Amino acid sequence: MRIEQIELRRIELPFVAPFETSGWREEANHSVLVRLFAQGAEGWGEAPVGIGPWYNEETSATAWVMLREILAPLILQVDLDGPEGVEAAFARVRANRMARSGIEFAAWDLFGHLRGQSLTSMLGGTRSSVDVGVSVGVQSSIEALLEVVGAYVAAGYQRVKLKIKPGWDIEPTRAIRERWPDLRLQVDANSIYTLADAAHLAQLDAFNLLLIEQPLAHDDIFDHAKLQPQLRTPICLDESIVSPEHARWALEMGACGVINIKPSRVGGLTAARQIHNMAQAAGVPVWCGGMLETGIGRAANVALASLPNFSLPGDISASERYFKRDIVTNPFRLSPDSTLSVPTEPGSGAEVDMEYLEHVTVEKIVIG
Ligand code: OSB
Ligand code: MG
Repeated sequence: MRIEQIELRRIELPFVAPFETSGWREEANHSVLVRLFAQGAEGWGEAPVGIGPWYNEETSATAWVMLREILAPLILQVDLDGPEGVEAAFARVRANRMARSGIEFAAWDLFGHLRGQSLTSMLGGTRSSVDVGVSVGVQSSIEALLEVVGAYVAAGYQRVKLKIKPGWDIEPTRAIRERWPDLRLQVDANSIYTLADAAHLAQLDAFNLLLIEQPLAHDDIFDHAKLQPQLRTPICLDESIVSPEHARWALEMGACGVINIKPSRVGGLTAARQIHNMAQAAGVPVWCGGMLETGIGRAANVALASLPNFSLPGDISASERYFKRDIVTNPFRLSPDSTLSVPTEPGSGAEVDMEYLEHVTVEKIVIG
């Protein structure tokens, strides 16, 4: 089968509140959206890139150029028997995995529509709902933090992730733990520390955390393997696991006890499922991370999280935690047991709100 036409859009969809990490601050979702057309059906994908290269090397601008100049023309020339063929078609492309994932996600959605099959069933999902938590950005004070966390707990979230950085790590974590002794709690440093901070980070062992996410450099595995024996809290890798090979290296080196799988970070759902299977074989739990996606990218994450080894809650919060209005007509809502329901409609289940999408589209082109 050939893809007949590809529509690309850059969007700007404001967040309900700015999101701040150890290294950057984001005010809006700046994803590139991909829409594939074939045989009377369509499929949607989201490359959830940020405005600057602060999380990884990609940006809204680089993904736009990569998709327009390289990836879209390439995929138009390939015969596809299924979504797995996309990864093979992009095998020669170096890095730029979030840009690639936009087309890969759209291909899964497209084939789901053509086959009348849901994304969760195509992937081999085993759950009808997935456990989720909320990622809480750096706040201006401990008081502000406790208020923000309190509101999420009241909304039903049973797992909280706190963004940490030097000067905002031990004390805010202690404050949350003292206020909510039984809350499932974890922290994320987004690559801000070095091995020299090992003793400082070991203070976090006192707070019964599920994990500490990506304390060291974004492209490091080696030093994480040296840090892990110095901590009781399991290290979870995010940024540095960009492919199944990187996951294998981390597992063999003992660099982490948990892996955060973001399908966008690894080029799509095919690689994400492979990492899930490898971690399962190694007895290492995984969970689904997030990139503050719209309802389009969120649907791919929810379907992935329905696989059996996703045994920790994901950073897949309800739409209203991010946006006043989403670009889908069926935004994800939080159930009282801190879960989201896994869609069972054909494809990802995301129903795009074309009218509002037009409103938040910054640039659009059609190729093919
Ligand atoms: O490191 O997990 C991260 C958001 C943007 C970029 C990186 C990260 C995050 C989050 C938020 O922590 C996850 C979400 O709620 O989508
Ligand atoms: Mg992270």
